[in-house]
Amino acid sequence: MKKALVLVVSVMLMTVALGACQAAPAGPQIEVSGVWGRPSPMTAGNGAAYMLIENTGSEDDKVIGAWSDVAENTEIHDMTMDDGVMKMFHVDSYDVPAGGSVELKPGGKHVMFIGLYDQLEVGQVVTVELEFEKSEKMTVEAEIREE
Ligand SMILES: [Cu+2]
Repeated sequence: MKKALVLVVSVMLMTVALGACQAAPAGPQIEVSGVWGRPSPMTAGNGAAYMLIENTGSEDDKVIGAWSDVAENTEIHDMTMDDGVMKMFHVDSYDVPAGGSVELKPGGKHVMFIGLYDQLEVGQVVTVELEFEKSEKMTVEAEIREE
């Protein structure tokens, strides 16, 4: 009788532990979705990719860089309005707080392809590798399309 009760209690404790585990996984948990890029003619020389980066984990993380094989350099950029002119600039990182997200979109943060080897055409898929402060590197695929 006592043994059965102990067993019931331990099963209950396990259920609670598993439940807690699912609610808040240890460390950052990065999910990337809606990855796309704009077509870019060769004359432009540069291109950009956008995406939503979410952190469903319990620890803050940061995007600290990006890489792709379509251009000489791939950087993470942001944009600002300066005297009525939109200007973009290179940043060291994007914060991806626990339970939060960072959105890369036209007119704002973006992954920048500098010195394209070839033009980016609609329907093409560009592989982008994202580097994080804590999480493992992640490879995502950007579909080239008009918005
Ligand atoms: Cu840029």
